[in-house]
Amino acid sequence: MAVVELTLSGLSCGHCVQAVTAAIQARDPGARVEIALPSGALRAETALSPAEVAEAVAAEGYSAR
Ligand SMILES: [Cu+2]
Repeated sequence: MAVVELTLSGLSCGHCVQAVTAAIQARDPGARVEIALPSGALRAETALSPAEVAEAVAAEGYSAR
């Protein structure tokens, strides 16, 4: 497990947070994900790489950097 930190944009509410969390956990069921609103700060403890987390975020229609 490593810590991945990204800044997300386009998230407006708890449903967005849930969608992104679910997308990451679909790729790594053991991932622990915290997303703060309105900043969009994401912190995940996961086996995924930052690029893989960003890809999961993008698949839900949000952007990460
Ligand atoms: Cu939302």
